[in-house]
Amino acid sequence: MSRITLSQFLIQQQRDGERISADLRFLIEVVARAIKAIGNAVGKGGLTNSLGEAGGENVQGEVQKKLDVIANDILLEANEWGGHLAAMASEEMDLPHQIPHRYPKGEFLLLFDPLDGSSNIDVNISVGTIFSVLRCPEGASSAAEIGEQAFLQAGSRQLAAGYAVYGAATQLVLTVGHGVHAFTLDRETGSFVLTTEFMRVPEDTGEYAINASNARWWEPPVQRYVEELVAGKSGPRGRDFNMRWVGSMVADVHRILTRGGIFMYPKDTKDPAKAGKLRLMYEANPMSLIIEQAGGAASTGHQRILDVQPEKLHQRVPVILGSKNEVERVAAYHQAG
Ligand code: AHM
Ligand code: MG
Repeated sequence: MSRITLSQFLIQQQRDGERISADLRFLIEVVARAIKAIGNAVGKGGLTNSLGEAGGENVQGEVQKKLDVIANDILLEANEWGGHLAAMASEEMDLPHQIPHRYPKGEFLLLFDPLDGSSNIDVNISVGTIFSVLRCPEGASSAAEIGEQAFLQAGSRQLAAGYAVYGAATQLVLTVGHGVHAFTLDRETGSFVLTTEFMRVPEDTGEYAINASNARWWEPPVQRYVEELVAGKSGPRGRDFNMRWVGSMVADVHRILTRGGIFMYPKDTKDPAKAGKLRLMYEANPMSLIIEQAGGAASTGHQRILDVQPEKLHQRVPVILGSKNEVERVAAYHQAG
């Protein structure tokens, strides 16, 4: 069977469907190149002294791992010079990253979580990279400095979103608003090869993912929902459910895209100042677009994640996503109070 590469796929999207411009195609190619470099760094494990902590904290007070910093630098360097971006924003940087004056600027904004699942880096469990592409608002793009405000657009305005999972194989999963497609890195040729077209999340599922150690802090609708799943056959659902929690959102979402499931990192009362753990702009939004494009649903419990109007670059949001019928059930439990 002859398979096409990511480059061929993107050219098709540009030519046939006019779904992406040449500049957006270039942007995705550059991100994919950075992902290969990050995958290489992750794949070297302890061979290069790149495991462990970097010795600093990010804007959110989280300890940065060396590979968090390495992955962030790779994405910045790869994307700075090409002329396709107005600015970048990252989980690992307090403020937007400006394009150096020596390079031309472009029309897009790129947001990323350079290495998601940091707690799994040192233990050789899958981690990933998540990215989101927005258009820079017209007024903002002519400013000398692109501020946080330019990025504060609802997830429904994303032009493209994707993630890479550095697992047994390195895979890149992408949407440009016309379905979700998975590419697997052929390590011999160095190319991403299209391996699954139009991924679909089944509407029903018997599998759920949540960090149950937080159960005592969950709000009543989530407690009710998970209690019913745990009760299995003898409970109101009348069937048994299975649970999986990798602790890397990319890996958990990838499983859900592959065989269905529901993923939850809900709001809890552990730290009332936080609306959830996951960040809206570069974790929840890109994953929600991907899940919706694959026929699933993504909700905060009270509204569609893609409709949330962001107020801050690093804001957190409750995340409930995956198989549609289960996500709708959790949302209904929230409505019921
Ligand atoms: P990170 O971006 O600092 O790695 O945090 C996000 C990760 C997600 O990948 C994962 O779903 C979640 O945090 C796991 O959290 P917990 O350790 O509470 O189970
Ligand atoms: Mg993350």
